[in-house]
Amino acid sequence: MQECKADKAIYRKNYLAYPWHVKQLDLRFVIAAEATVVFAEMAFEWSEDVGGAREIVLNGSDLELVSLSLNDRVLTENDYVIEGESLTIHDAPRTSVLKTEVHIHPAANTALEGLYLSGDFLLTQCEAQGFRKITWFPDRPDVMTTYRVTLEADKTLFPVLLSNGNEVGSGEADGGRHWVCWHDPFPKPSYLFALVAGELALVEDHFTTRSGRDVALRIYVEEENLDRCDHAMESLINAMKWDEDRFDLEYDLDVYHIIATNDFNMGAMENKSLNIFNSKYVLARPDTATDVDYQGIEGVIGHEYFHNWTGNRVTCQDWFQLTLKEGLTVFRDEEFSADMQSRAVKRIQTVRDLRLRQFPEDDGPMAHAIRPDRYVEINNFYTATVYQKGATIIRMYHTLLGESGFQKGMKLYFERHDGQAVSCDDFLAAMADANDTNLDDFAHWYSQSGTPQVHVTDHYDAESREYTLTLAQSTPATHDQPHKRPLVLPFALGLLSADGTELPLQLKGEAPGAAGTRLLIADKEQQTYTFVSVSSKPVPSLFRDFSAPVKVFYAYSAQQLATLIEHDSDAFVRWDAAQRMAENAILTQCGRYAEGQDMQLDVALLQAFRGILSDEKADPALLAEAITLPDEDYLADQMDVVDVDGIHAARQFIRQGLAVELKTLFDKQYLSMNDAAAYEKTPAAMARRSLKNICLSYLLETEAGESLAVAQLDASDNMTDTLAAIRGLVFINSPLAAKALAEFESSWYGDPLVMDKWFIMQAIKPGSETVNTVRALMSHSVFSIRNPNKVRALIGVFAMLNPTGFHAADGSGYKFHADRVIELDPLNPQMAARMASAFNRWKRYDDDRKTLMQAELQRISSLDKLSGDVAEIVNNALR
Ligand code: 7MF
Ligand code: ZN
Repeated sequence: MQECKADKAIYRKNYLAYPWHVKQLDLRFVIAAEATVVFAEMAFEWSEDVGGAREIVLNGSDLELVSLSLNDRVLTENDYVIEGESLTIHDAPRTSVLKTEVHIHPAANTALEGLYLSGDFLLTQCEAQGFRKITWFPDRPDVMTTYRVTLEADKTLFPVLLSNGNEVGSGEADGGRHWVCWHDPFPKPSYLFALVAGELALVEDHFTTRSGRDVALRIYVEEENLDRCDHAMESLINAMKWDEDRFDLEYDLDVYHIIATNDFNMGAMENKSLNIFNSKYVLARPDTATDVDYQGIEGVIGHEYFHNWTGNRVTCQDWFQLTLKEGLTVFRDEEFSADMQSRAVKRIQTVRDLRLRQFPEDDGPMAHAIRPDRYVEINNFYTATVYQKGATIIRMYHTLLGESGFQKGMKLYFERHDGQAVSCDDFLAAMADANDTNLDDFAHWYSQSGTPQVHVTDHYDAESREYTLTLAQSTPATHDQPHKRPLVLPFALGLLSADGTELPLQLKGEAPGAAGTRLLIADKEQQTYTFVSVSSKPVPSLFRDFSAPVKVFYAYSAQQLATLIEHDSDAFVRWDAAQRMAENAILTQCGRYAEGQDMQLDVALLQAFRGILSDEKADPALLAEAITLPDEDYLADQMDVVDVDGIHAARQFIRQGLAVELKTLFDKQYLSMNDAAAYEKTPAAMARRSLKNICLSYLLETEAGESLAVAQLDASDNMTDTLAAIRGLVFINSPLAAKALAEFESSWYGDPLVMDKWFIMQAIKPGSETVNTVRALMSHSVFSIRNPNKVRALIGVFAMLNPTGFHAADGSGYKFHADRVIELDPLNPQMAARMASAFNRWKRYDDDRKTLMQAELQRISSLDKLSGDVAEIVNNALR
C-alpha cells in the first residue's frame, strides 16, 4: 500500500507568522553545470512581539550541506536538527548571522525546480517552493528581505550572469573566470529570486515611464531566436504604458529582463526584474507563430509585468492566498488584452475557457475554493480555480463597484500594503473601505467551492403588463464541502421584445427607467423581481457579459434563442445563445445516436447559422466565435453519463450538415476573408483569418474542402493559415495529409516550438488509432519526455484534447497514459501530476470505461516510490 500523504496536509488555519525578521540575504554562487556551490549569509533579528523559544527554522531540499555557522561559530550536528525538509537551530541569539555553504547539481535536475540546465545555460524556477532546492532559507512568502547576489563563473561558458535588481559590480577572476554582483533594493520573498547564467543573445529597447525613469528592456534568447523577439518587446512596452494609463502604476527599477527558455514547467515567472518565460510565450515570427500564439504572448508578457505590483510589491502571506496575486493579475491581463484587441471576443474566449476547464474542476475530486483550506502539494493548486475563477471574482468586485470604485480600492490596497505579504481578506477590506461599503457577504466567494447553479423562471401577465423573474440559486455539494450557502451574484439583465427591441426595465415601485442593461444583486436562495409596464412578453437576456461565474438554467425556446442571437445588445449573450442552441441540437442527436436512430440536422440551428453567416457588418472574429460549435469536453460535461462516441458522432454530423447546407455562405465568407495582401498582425487581420479558417474547417466537410486547403497551404505566408490547412487535412483523413505533415517536418525539424505544433496536429486527431501514432511519435528524435513542452504537445494533448482517442473503448488510451505518468513521475513530479489529472473525471463515464480508468489509477497509486504531487491527485481521484 502506498504511504499515506494525507497526514502531510497543510492547513490554512494553522498559519503562524515567522518569528524572525531577515534583515538581508547575501548569496554567492560559484557556478558550474555539474556542481554549483552556494554560499549564503543571512542576518536574523528576533521579532520583539513574538515570545517562546528562539529557534530558527529553515527549509532545504536535496542540498549537500558543507558548512553552517552561527555568529561565526561553526555548528556541528549536535547544534541543529534536520528533519525532512527543515533544519532547526535551537536557542539562537536575538541577533543571529547564519552562514551556509551547500552544493547543488543543476545538470542532474530534471524536475526543473530550483537551479537547472536548459540547453547550455542555467536558470532557476523558485515559485512556489523551489528556493529550498538552492539553499537553506525560510522559504515562505511572508519572509521578505533584500538580496545581494554575486555570480561567479567561467567567462566563456557563462558570459551572461543575471539576477534580480540592479547590477552593482563586476570583474575578472583567475582562470578565465568573471563575476557580477546584483542588488535588489525591494524586499522580496524567496519565490521571486532568480538567476540566469550562460551564453545568451540580447535584444534591447527602452521605456520611459511617466515620471521620467528610463528603463532598459532586455530580452535574452538563444542566438538563433534573435529575429523572433519583436512582438514580445512591443507587448512589454504596451503593457508598461497600459498599467500607467489604466491602473496608475509605474515600473520601479532601471532594468527589466526577460529570458526565454525551452525547458519550463509553466508559462512564465514574474521574478523581480528578471522574468523567465517559456519560449512559447516570447518567440514569434509570422511564419512560426499563429495568431493565437501572438495573442498568448501579449497576454503572458502582460501578466508577468503586471505581477510587479500585484504579486511582487504586495505579495502573499502564505500559499493559501495564491489567488490574491494570481486572480488579480489574470483579471489585469484579461483587461489588458481586452483593451488591446476586441473586448467582446476576449470575454467570450475567457468564458469558454472557464466553462471548459474550471467548471469541471469545481465538480471533480480536486474541487477547492479559490482560497483553499488545505493542500498536500502546493504545486497542485496552481489551478483553473485559483487563476480563472479567481479572476472572475475580481471581475465581480469591478462589476459591483464600477471602474472608479475598483481603482479607489486598488489605490488603498497599495497605500496600505506596499512592501507587505498580505491575505485575500486585506484585499477585500481595501475594496470595501475605499468604497465605504460592506463586502462581508461577498467574502464567501473565497471560501466556497463548486459552481453555483441559477434556475430562472418567469411569468408574463399580459393584463397587468407585469413580468416576474425568479432566480433560485444553489451550489451542488462538492467533496470538500457538503453544505453550501447562497452567494452574492451581480446579475446584469436585459429584456428584449420578441422582435428584438430592448425594453425599459422598471421594477415595481420605481419610476420609469431606461432601456438597456440593469445590474441587480441576487444574494438569496430565491429572489423574485417584478417589472412593470412591460409591453409584451419579453425574452430575458441573463447574466450579460457573464456577470457571475454560474451555470444558468432557463427553458429558452428555439425562437427566444434566435431572438437573442440576432438582436441582443450584449455580444457575450449573442454568442452564448448560439452555443446553447448548438448544444441542444448536438445533445439531441447524441441521444438519437445512442438509440440507434438516424440523426437529423436541427432546423433552428441551420437558420441561426444562416443568419450569422449572412451578417456582413459584424466583427469577423465574433462571427468566428459564434459558429464555433461547443467543444466535445464541454458537451460531455452536460451529460449525466458521458457518451464519448455519441458526442463525437453527433457533433460531426451537425458540422457536416451545416457545411453542406450552408456551403455557399461558407464559400462566400471564406473568399471575402481570404486576403491577397501580405500578412499583418493587426487585430483586424487576425479577426479575418479566424473567420476564414473556421469557414475552411466547415468546407473541409464538403467535397470542395480538400483542394481549398491545399491551395491555402501553398499560398500561405503565415503559420495561422498553414496550420489550419494541414490540421484540416489531417482531421478529414485526407490522403494528402501525410505529405503535408512530412513537408512540415522537414521544413521545421530544427525548430522546437514549431515541432510542438507538428506533434499536436497528430495527437489531436480523433479516433482510437491515434494512440498508436502518439506512441510511435515518442521515438521521434525531436521528442523528449524530459521537455515539458513536448510532453504537453504529445501526451497532454492526447489525454486532454482528444476524447475519442484517450477514451478508446478498449482502454488502450488509458493504459498508454498511465504508463506516461509513471515514466514522468521520477523525472518531473509537477508535470506528472498535471498529466495524472486527465483521469480526474473517471466517475462520469460508462461502467466499462470507469473500471478501466480506476484500474489505471490504482496501478499508479500502488507504486512504491510515488511523488507527493502525483499521490495527491491520484488518491483524491480514487477516494
Ligand atoms: C497567464 O502565474 C496566466 C497564468 C506561476 C506559474 C504564471 O505568473 C505565473 C506564475 C502557472 C500557471 C499559469 C500561469 C503561471 C504559472 C499563467 C501565466 C500567464 N506566478 Br503554474
Ligand atoms: Zn501569475
